[in-house]
Amino acid sequence: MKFSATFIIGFLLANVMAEMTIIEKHRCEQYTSIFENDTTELQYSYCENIFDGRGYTSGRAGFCTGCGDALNVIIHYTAYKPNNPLAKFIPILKRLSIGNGNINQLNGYCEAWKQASNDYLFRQFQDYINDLLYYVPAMNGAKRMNITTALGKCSLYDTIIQHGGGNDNDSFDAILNRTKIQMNGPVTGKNNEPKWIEKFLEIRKNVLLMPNNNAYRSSWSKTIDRVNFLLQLVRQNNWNMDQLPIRVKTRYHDQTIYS
Ligand SMILES: *[C@@H]1O[C@H](CO)[C@@H](O)[C@H](O)[C@H]1NC(C)=O
Ligand SMILES: *[C@@H]1O[C@H](CO)[C@@H](O)[C@H](O)[C@H]1NC(C)=O
Ligand SMILES: *[C@@H]1O[C@H](CO)[C@@H](O)[C@H](O)[C@H]1NC(C)=O
Ligand SMILES: CC(=O)N[C@H]1CO[C@H](CO)[C@@H](O)[C@@H]1O
Repeated sequence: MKFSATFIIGFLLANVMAEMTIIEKHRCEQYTSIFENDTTELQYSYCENIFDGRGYTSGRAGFCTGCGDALNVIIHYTAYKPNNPLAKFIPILKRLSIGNGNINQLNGYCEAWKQASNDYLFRQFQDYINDLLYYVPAMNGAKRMNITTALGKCSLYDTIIQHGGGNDNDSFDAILNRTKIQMNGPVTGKNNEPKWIEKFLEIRKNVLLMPNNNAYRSSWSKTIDRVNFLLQLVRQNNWNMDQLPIRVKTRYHDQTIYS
């Protein structure tokens, strides 16, 4: 028996107490999409080599060929639909796995990704893997750290999308751990959460400016606006992310979250 991706996600989320409401999650995803792709619309068909040492970056969450997450999406999709344009890349992607940004053997990958993105099922698997790898761990982190506000949770979600969910010194987990140490533990209450989130974002900004992994340095140092705007929402006390519209300036354009 096959379970739909939506069913599995529903099951996973039932075990997460700190999840955002659907509206909050939608706003947060728009925020992240602005900085990932310069638009509030999730970019399922996006694919590009952005020369960040992670190979091709593709899809709604910047899944990459050198990180293992693109492979994850393709494997799940192929299990449901064996005959698809990306299936042939599975053996090569398996050999590349984590940390290998080599694209020499990936001719036609981006074209295949774009073609597959016309399929609703493929887009659903992008959602599924995004939630599995990023949304659920971010919300679990929020729960562990006693974070209750939409802006606090969104700060964690946006961080795991950019920094990844691994165990390295530049990862979401590392930033969360460092914040916990510097704040002497998780959030202790309503008055403490703003200070905690501010510290978390400052630590993240330092990682973007001086990542442990040199390969990220030049691309990450250009992205601190992404953190500065979250800090601006903190200063505006927009904790529920419901003071709309939220106007965001990227290094490309001005973008607005309307709803
Ligand atoms: C992480 O940082 C610590 C302390 O800054 C350092 O000792 C360790 O070698 C780093 N680990 C990696 C994998 O770079
Ligand atoms: C963060 O802390 C947890 C729990 O103490 C630990 O298991 C994990 O390895 C740490 N991760 C990093 C990246 O420091
Ligand atoms: C978690 O935060 C709530 C308020 O947001 C507070 O009442 C509670 O004491 C905190 N829990 C811990 C363990 O600090
Ligand atoms: C800034 C950025 O990453 N823009 C990309 C967003 O996605 C479109 C297509 O999906 C690309 O053409 C842009 O380069």
